[in-house]
Amino acid sequence: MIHKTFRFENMIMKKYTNIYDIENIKDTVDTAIQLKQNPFEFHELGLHKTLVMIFFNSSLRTRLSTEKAARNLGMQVMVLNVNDAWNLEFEDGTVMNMNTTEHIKEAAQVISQYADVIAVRAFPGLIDKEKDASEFVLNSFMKYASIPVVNMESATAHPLQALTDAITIEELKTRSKPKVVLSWAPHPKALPQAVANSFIKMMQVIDVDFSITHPKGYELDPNIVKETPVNYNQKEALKEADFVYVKNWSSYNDYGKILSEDSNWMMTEDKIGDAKFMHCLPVRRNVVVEDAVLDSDQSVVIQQANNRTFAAQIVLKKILENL
Ligand code: SN0
Repeated sequence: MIHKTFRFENMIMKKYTNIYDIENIKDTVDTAIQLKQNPFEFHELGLHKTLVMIFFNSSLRTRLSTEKAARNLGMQVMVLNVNDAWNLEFEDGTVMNMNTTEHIKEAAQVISQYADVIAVRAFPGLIDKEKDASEFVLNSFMKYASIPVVNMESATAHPLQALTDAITIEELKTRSKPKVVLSWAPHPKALPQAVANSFIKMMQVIDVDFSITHPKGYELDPNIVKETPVNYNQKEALKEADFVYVKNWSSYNDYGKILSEDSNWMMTEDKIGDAKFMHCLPVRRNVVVEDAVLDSDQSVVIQQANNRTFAAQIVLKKILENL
């Protein structure tokens, strides 16, 4: 009788498209914090390996911190802004006689020959809920690329940001189970739910006392929120919080709509108490948060942004180790 060797497949990181791709979050967060002390320790791991980063949308932190992380590991990096490339087609069987030039089938296979890891940023359109939920851009890369895919914010998720946030909370917490509140904020533009979604998933699996506060109508996907408490009263929700994560998202139920720009939901000095202020950036000053908070010592957004490098680096390291 032949016994197949049992392999712990889930210990191998073949992609990072959502936070559940990390097998042991606590361990990963601790390792990222160690890596921060000695960022060049594995500078040969990525020798002769190439990261290709594909951007369908704007980026400052993601682009620079992911490139920095890759370089810290000795990788080569190439960046493609798709606006500079051919217009990509994602539908199968389409007659491409309109304005799309190249199908993702060829594009992803071609890129796979130039790269060892591919990272993709593709925001949702916020018009067609089902189409966004299908993650057709990210999933098409996963389907047709023959190399690991890293999500640099997709239609519904931003797992590198969520890992960053877990690292930042771990570094700054002053009690073993800190109280963390995700607080919705007004915004003039309809923004994705991705950052909030991944943050919620992350808070659900680390050791924190987590709740969400937002106006009625801003309920997120119940399959993500699950049992996490939601309080429509912001003031009450914020009581004795250690960390307040402020973020706008557009309505999920009335998909992609702005239902309120009520400035009463802006984060202020008065409301935040002694909590640390977190935001993924970029942030609209005096709309999402008032200057007094963002410019205070309670704001940890700059440290948070720095941790983007080490979140990306631990993910790339795990992927490189299994190439
Ligand atoms: C994006 C978002 O998902 O909310 C990226 C955050 C990392 N944010 C924006 O697009 C902000 C745009 C704006 O006009 O303020």
